Amino acid sequence: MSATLARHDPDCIFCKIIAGQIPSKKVYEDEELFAFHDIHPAAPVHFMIVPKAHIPSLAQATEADGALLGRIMLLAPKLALEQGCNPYPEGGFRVMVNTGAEGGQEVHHLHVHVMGGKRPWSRG
Ligand code: IU
Repeated sequence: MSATLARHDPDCIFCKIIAGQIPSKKVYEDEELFAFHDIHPAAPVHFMIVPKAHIPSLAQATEADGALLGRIMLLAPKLALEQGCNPYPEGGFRVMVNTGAEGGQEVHHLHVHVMGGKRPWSRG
């Protein structure tokens, strides 16, 4: 069994989305990563990049996940442009990783929100 499959939680909604058991608007997929549109977008462009491996949150990521996390960060700007975010510096996007209850995390499968598009769509 691959490391990715070994880290699958059959009760996790994002694991089910990745496996195609629950439909999603897919943005991107490769061996390690999956990206899909947020069902409740908080910005004109709002999608999430998730590792296929079930890592419950950023707080559980380890040194061994370093390259995976780096790949997510490098994928974000490429997908943001593809999904209609305007180029840096006039455009750009926001990445957000809610972690734990006090961090506003509702789904316990590590996910990186990517949000952009013409403002106003959020404070800050
Ligand atoms: P959070 O960072 O855990 O708070 O964000 C979870 C996000 O997952 C939230 O923005 C939901 O709208 C989104 N989401 C989704 O896109 N599809 C789903 O089936 C479920 C949640 I459940």
